[in-house]
Amino acid sequence: MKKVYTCFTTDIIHEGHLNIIKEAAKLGKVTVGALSDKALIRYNRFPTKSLDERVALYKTIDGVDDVIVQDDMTYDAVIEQIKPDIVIHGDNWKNGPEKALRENCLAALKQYGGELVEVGYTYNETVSKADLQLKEKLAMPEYRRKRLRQLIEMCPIVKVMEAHSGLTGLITEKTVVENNGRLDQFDGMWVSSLCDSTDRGKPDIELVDMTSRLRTINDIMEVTTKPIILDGDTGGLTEHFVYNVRTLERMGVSAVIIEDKTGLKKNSLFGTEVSQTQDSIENFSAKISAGKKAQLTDDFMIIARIESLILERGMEDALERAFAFRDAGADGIMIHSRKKDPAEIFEFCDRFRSKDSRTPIVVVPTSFNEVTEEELASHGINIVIYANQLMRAAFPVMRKTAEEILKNHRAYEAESHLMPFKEIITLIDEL
Ligand code: SPV
Ligand code: MG
Repeated sequence: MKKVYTCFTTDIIHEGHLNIIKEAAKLGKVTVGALSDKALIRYNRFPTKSLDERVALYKTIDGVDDVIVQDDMTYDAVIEQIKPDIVIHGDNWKNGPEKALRENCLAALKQYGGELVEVGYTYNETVSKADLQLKEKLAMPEYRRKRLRQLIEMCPIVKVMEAHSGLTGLITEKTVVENNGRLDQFDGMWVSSLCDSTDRGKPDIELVDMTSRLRTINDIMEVTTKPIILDGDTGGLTEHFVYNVRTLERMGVSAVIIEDKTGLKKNSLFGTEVSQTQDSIENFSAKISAGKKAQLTDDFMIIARIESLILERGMEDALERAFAFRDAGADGIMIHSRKKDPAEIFEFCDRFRSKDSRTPIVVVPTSFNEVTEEELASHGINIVIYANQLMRAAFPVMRKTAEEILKNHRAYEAESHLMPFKEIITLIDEL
């Protein structure tokens, strides 16, 4: 009997999967690979079932003889390990980023004369409904909220992109690229005070109130499933912060990052060019403790952002604050810098990690943007936030388009750098 292999990445079994197994069983003895969590979150979407539950689920399907774990999303290792005569897959991977996985699979099979069989992908209402239901489950507050903590455990580094609207949320949610033969995507979203303010044409000075910030978050949540980190500025008055913690937690936000400044906050990228006041260790620690006391789940995270390097108060001050804020209950530390070189960030992280191997560290490499995710991870950094790039990307093209239309008294000349709306709306889900 021939050995047939297929890999599943799903949390629910629908007609499409049953069809693949039915076709596979006609060809021989069927082994299903359950893709590991770490591969699944890059390839497809976050799991709502554990790996053990997925394995158990796949075992219940009629026609499945064995279920194994496929650790990597590429097929070469698993094919080398079990040497199937046939790999069977839906034909939907012939185009788009998944094409690279198909090529990898074909090359591995070619080594010994294995065969790839592709079956027509099942597109129907039940299948798309099942898919939508999974997405809706992931968007529920209880699933979304805890996902950041889960990702920190699962990934070498959690990759977070700025979102300031439903549309930028959708771009962060849905952009998948092929990179060195593997698929990649962002893990979560940063609701930046700078971008949220700028999108409203307002300065980043805590002028946009929490009610408006919550509306932005809600717009993003309506159309996405990935976890959200809110830039909470200074957190405001402690007496207000505790209420906001409750609200954010109830909505399903995963974390709020508050910075140790007080009075009129200005954006950190101005550094010492503007006058800014750093909060005392005592006051800021009390704010963190009060926030931690207010929260009701173990999922929500309050992350303390240290501005000592931005305000040129020195490394010792930054480290002293990091340990104090952690001891006050902070679930993570964000260290910020506006140097082009990441040296001071690395020094901070190495020294912090020499005494604390667990507390998550967050960085925002806007100015030290040559640094790679791998380098950041090697210094013990857990979360990287790309804090403003989507807004900065859109702005120049919007301005250029406005200028071109004014100059030419028509829109024709601008058309070459505009995306047809038909293409934009492919991002938008229909119920
Ligand atoms: C933001 O995105 O609003 C931030 C990060 O706070 S920074 O602009 O670098 O201060
Ligand atoms: Mg900010």
